[in-house]
This record gives sequence, structure tokens and C-alpha cells, in this order.
Amino acid sequence: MQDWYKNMSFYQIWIRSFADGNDDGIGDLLGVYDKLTYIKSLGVDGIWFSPLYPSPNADFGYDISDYKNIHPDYGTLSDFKRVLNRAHELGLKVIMDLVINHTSDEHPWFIESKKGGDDNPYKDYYIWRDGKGDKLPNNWESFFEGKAWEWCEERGQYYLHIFAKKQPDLNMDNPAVREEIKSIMRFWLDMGVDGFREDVINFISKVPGLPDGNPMLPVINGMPYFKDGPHIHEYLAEFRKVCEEYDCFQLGEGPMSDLKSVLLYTSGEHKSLDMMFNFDHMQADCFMTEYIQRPFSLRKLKRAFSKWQYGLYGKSWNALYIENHDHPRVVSRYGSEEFHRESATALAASYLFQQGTPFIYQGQEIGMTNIRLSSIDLYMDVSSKTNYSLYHLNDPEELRLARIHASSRDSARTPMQWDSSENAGFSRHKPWFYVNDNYTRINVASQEKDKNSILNFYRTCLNYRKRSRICRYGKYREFFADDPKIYTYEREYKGKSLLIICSFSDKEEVVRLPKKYRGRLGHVAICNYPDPEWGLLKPYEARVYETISNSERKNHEKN
Ligand code: TEU
Ligand code: CA
Repeated sequence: MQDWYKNMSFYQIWIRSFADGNDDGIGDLLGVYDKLTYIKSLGVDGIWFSPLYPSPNADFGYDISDYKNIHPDYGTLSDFKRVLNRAHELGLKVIMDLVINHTSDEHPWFIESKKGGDDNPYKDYYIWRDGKGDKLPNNWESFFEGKAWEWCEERGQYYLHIFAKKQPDLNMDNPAVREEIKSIMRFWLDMGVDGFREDVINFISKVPGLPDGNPMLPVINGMPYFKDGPHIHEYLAEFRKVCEEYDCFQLGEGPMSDLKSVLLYTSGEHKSLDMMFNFDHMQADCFMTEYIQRPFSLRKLKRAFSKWQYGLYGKSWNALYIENHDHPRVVSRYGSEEFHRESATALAASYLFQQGTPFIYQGQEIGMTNIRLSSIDLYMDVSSKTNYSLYHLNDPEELRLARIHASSRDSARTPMQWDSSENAGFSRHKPWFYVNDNYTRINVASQEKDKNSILNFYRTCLNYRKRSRICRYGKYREFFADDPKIYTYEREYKGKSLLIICSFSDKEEVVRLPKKYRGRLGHVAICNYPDPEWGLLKPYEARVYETISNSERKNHEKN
């Protein structure tokens, strides 16, 4: 397969909150169409659409009830084709979200499957089990809603759901199910889409017998039996074959994945994905999930970044991101709302010069921040609601809500802040979800006008990396890993290098230079302050130095 994706960066659209084209309060494809030139102007090369398909929205699109259609809230298939064609005209690739670990419980397959019956072709499309006496089939917990089993009166059996109750897991061991998946892939590839982001793809093969998990483990106790399961490589190879008929690429989402498993998926004999999203760097201020909070640790963030940069170099390829629709806004987490512009741009520089294909999530490019809603009833994300209702019940309300403020996925799902007009220019109708109050201050229109804005910093970095062979091929090296306030890394290729220094301090800091750069620093190619001062970093200052090696320099001077 082609590796065109190695020179690219992608913009992620979570359509419901992106842009409302018909003013009914819900983002849609008409809205996307109107913003395609904006997206292009960022310097990205493609779009990843979070699910656009019909869905009851128990998990906002990740519970699909029809894989070959568009949700009526967002438009029609012909609206989609219009967007796809225009995107292609602009030179933007388009990738779709492929959610195949589970469907909605309102998908016709599940409605049929519930009926049971020996000659029912849909009978084994899902994972059905009898209870064990008066107990559940096993002790697994779901990610989103308590136990992983739900009773179905109609069929008289339990079904497995690793996520919400309304997201029954498909039985991938059934060849008919895999044929359905391939047919879905072909449907979109034939239309012209350029690839897939494959949701929780490392969960689709379960260990036969579905053994009990360790009862001492919280929430994810079934993980050893559904992550990287026994037939995963077989199934992914089948899907890969379909993709190989087209010039497309596959990006897997791999919660809890480690280097070893990602290398298995993305290189060598089993290669069935081009790259994977991992979650390590999203845990620099929490333990396992954002709901269990810890103070932000830059060292932890750097460890996660470096682990993957060193670990995949020369063997595979990284998918780079610091935000998506599943995590609260990164400025509110790892940056500073006080040093808003500075920290948002430092965060950008901290990952955009790493090796891999960067993803930018809508609103990240203007530094959107977390929303703080006044009551749990105003939140919509199923996982936030569950966390609130199951844990810390005896804590004061204020504290319980503060945990939701810091962890809710809803913070990344507020309407995009386009300008300072009513509803942030997202819609002329009351939006389906709350707009962050700070939209008058943080919005696209005002940042368009400011050459030092976060938006323009993203443009600078994205355009720079596109032209840079060092960014594509260069070797990564981190310096001063123990430094709790500054992230310093290098990319080196054929005697030339970039040295990236990002301060995460809200005070001035002294620049620490790696030995090899002393006396041969080169010049500042990019900086988030207009006048970088020799030897001193301002709060959240980020610089990218371009340098050449001593031997190259000598050659240069001779000529
Ligand atoms: O996410 C998988 C996943 O592991 C996250 O849901 C994670 O558990 C959660 O964000 C807590 O931090 C994918 C999708 O990206 C997500 O939107 C879906 O809800 C989920 O799968 C189920 O389809
Ligand atoms: Ca609309």
C-alpha cells in the first residue's frame, strides 16, 4: 500500500459540533462543506470524520444503526458525496470512522438477533450467553455502564457489551459478520473515501469461553480476554485485503496497547494497519482514565512521547495527537488557561515535530478549553454520567462535579467557536449543546486577524513540517528527560537537525542546551513569541532551532 500518509496531517471533525449549515442547531455536512477551505487553509492534508452514520446517539455516533448511510441530522449520502468531491478537489483526503467492535442495539442485525431461533441468520451476529445459575455469564465490567452483560427478555439470554448497554459487541468469530464488515468497507471505498480510522480495533476478537477476569481489577478486568484476542491478526488480514484493492490507509485505535502489540499490527508479517493511536500520553494528569485525576506531570508526558518515538522509529509509524473527541481539552489539562495562547502553542510544538502523522481535533487549533456545567444533568456523555452515578457517592457535590469538569468528554464536544456573534457563529439556532462562555475571546475570526495567534501558529508548524525531510525521516532524541518543566527534543537527518524546546513553566526559565548544540545552535525557525531572547525562555515559550552539524558547517564555510 502507498505511504502517502507519511507526509500528511489530518483534521478530525466531530460533526455534531462543527458547523451548522441549515440552522437547526446541529452541525452537518452543509456546514462542513462551507468550511472546507478553512480546513485546507490550516495546512492539513486530510479529514477524519468521526461517525456520520445513522445512530440513536447513545454514544454520539459510535453506536451505529446503519453503516451505509448518513445520519439525517447531518444530511444525505449525496451531501456526503458533495463534501468528498470538494475535499478531493482541494487535495484533502477523507477517512471514515469504522466502528465494528459493536453496533447500536437498534441496528436491524441486533433487532433480528434478539429473536433467536435456529434458522435465524442473525442469531450469532452478537455474543449471547446464558447466565451461570443466577449469576451473569462472567464477571467482566463494561467501560461505560457497569457490568458488561445485559439481559434480553425477548431472547432469554444475556448479550455482551464492552461499552454502553446500547452498544452490543459483534461476534467477529462469525464469518458472516466479517463479510458484512468487508461489504461496509467496500461501500465507502467504492464511493472514493481514502481510508478508515478503526475504533477499538484491538478488541474485536475475544478469547473463547470468555473466562472471568481478575476480580481485584477495576473496570477493565475482562481486558486480557478481549484485547489482542486469539484471532485478531487473522480477521485484520481479511480486512486488509479489501483495503489493498484500493489506495487507502488504515489507522487503528488501540486503547491500552503497548509497543509490542502495535508493532505486530503495524509492521512485519502481520502488518494489517498503517498506524495506531495509543493513549499513554493522555495520562499525564490521571491514572488510567481522566476520571481518576493526578497533578499534571510533564515528565510523565515526555516519557510517553519518547517511548513511542524511540519504540517505532525505523520499524513503523506513529499517529500523533494531543486531543480528540474522547478527552477533555488539552490546554485545560496540560497547559494553562492563564497563559492561554502561550501554552496552547507550546503544546502544539511539543508534538507537531515528532515523527508520525499528526491529527488536529476541531477547536484545538484555537485552543478551546473545557466547559464547566453547573449540574450533572446538563452533561450528555454516557461515561461521565456513569462515573458520577457509580463512584465517590459520599463526597461533597462540589468535588464530584469538579471531577466531571476535569474529565468529561463533553468538554471536547461543545460547539466550535467560529466568531464572537451569538452561539459563537456555530448556528443561528440554539445549539444542541452548550457553547463555552469564552467564545467571545477564543474564536477563529479573531485569531485569523492576529498573526501571533494559536491558529496561525498551527498553520506555521503544519506548513513547515510538510516541507521538511527532517520532520519526515529524522531520528528522534530527547534531552534532559528529568527536567520537570522543559521538553527538549531533536530530530536529526543527514547532518541537519531541528532542536525543539518547549517550556511548560509559567515563569521565565534559563535555556538548557544539550552539549552538542553549545556554540552551534543555528537559528530559530519557529517561535511562539515574536522576539526570542538568547538564553531565556518566557512562560510556555516554544522554539524550533534549525542547525547543521559541524562537518556540514565546515563544508559550507569552505565553499
Ligand atoms: O474509544 C475507545 C475508548 O477506549 C475510549 O472510549 C475511552 O475508554 C474513553 O474515552 C475514556 O477515556 C472509542 C471512541 O473513540 C469513543 O468515542 C467511543 O465511545 C468508544 O470507542 C466506543 O465506540
Ligand atoms: Ca444542522
